[in-house]
Amino acid sequence: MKVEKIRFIEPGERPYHWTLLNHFVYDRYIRTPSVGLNLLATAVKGEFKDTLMYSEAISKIPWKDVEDADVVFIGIFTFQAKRGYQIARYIKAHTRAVVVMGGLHASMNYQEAVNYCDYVLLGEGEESILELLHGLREGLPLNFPGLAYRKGGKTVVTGKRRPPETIDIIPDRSLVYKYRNRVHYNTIWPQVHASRGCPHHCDYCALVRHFGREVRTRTPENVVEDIRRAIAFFRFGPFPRLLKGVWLTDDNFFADREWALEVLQKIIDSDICWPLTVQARYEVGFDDEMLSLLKRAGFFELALGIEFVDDEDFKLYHKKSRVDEIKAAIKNIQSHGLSVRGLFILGADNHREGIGDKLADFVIENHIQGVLIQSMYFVPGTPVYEQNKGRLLHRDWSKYNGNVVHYPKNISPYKLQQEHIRASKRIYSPGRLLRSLLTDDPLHKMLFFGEMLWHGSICLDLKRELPYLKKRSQAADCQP
Ligand code: B12
Ligand code: SF4
Repeated sequence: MKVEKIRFIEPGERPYHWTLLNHFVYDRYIRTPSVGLNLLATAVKGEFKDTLMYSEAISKIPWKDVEDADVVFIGIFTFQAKRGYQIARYIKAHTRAVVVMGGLHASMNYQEAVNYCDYVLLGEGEESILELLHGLREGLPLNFPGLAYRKGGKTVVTGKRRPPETIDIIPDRSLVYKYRNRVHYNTIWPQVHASRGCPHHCDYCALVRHFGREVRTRTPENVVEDIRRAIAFFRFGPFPRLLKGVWLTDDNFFADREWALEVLQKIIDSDICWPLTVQARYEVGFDDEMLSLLKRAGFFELALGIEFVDDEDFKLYHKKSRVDEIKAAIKNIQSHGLSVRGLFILGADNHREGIGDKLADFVIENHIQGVLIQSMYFVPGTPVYEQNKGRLLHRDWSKYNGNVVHYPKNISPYKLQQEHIRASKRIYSPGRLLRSLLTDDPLHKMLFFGEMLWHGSICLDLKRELPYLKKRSQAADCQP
């Protein structure tokens, strides 16, 4: 078949919608376009010149242009799956394009995703995507590993695929339609993903099932060049940008210590001088050499996947963490002049009424400067899913964005959602804003203010869901 015009689509959690608020607030409608899909578009562009990516995070999809595409790739995380399936159905109904889905949700839920498209590509797509395009163009049998499709009323899976040989690709950000026009929005951050895989295996983590336990890294030179290009892309937008910062989005950047030291040293030796932030496990807080290098390299923050504030919760989900160690690590990180952001989960089997206050106390007492709170959910392919799938409230994936989506063991879904709102309100209270405005440096002042508005918008969404959760909580089968 003719394979010339290739389009990549990143669905929103809902369709793109412009609001003035989005210039300042990290709102539900706008966010950084997917780096993963951008990488794939870059790999494809090398061979197929008519390649472009649309992201509903930053623009509407110009449907006229998609109508005569030969192949359309759609990437989905769970919170985008519902919209992704809608888009896939629309394209299948209105065009002759081959529709291919991929990404974490489609890979872990291929039995579901395969019903909406021609093919699902499982796992990381850098190599398989080209194999598929060559196969389609040359009319070859598509039987390479990592493919799922429907045939004769059954789902065919061609087997597990090895991760790509190299992940040294720098995304060409100009392939994302209208991206450059949006780079002055403080709600969109330059992102760089430098390594994949994590040696741990926490029960609820879908990532370690998707990317594996072997840590794979990009060369330090490649990472530094990506950071440099990301900054250049963001620096030259139509308007100046207030908030500067690059976000290294690795799940466990310090898992390969020697590599991490080398990357930091290369950043120090380079001309990069933008503030940086990175995700990490708390153990890095005991590594003074690493913390000093982080500071020298321009990092202002570490975003720690703390998840819980009770040792019992860690044991329940086989997460190797201890609360006293986390607190000590936070102190040491802060003593090196770096701030700490906390990523938390509410809705563990041990959580009861009062968990919102407990979380807020932990954040406030430990001077954690920003938070992301996620409600527990179970993704197919994870141990928690197998044990708990009967406890999911629904499969409306668009609500898997922070809302309570399961029956917790010791608190009702309704009350848990209220605990989330309470924690958020206490952490982003007017009093704490005032404290931030009086005592923080300009970057953290701006961050706190922006995040307060962002959490306000999240709480509005969480509140909208309360009547539904109340109804479900009143059902006899879920009383704690
Ligand atoms: C950066 C990031 C964000 C950014 C930007 C998201 C984006 N547009 O990518 C922001 C801050 C906006 C964000 C927000 C949220 N996020 Co987030 N985020 C991430 C993070 C840390 C990195 C993403 C990334 O760049 N990955 C690296 C690239 C290389 O991987 P990839 O995108 O998966 O792509 C590869 C493969 O999957 C595959 N692939 C991907 N797409 C496709 C498509 C095709 C056709 C093919 C063949 C292959 C393919 O090939 C790619 C290259 O190998 C991930 C964690 C992670 N490690 O992925 C969480 C993650 C995606 N986030 C998550 C969540 C839950 C959220 C929030 C709901 C949190 C919240 N409560 O608010 C919100 C939702 C936002 C919204 N409302 O829309 C979860 C999603 C879980 C799930 N089951 O889907 C993750 C996985 C974190 C986690 N610990 O579980 N997030
Ligand atoms: S440490 Fe983080 S990335 Fe690693 S398995 Fe646990 S939750 Fe997943």
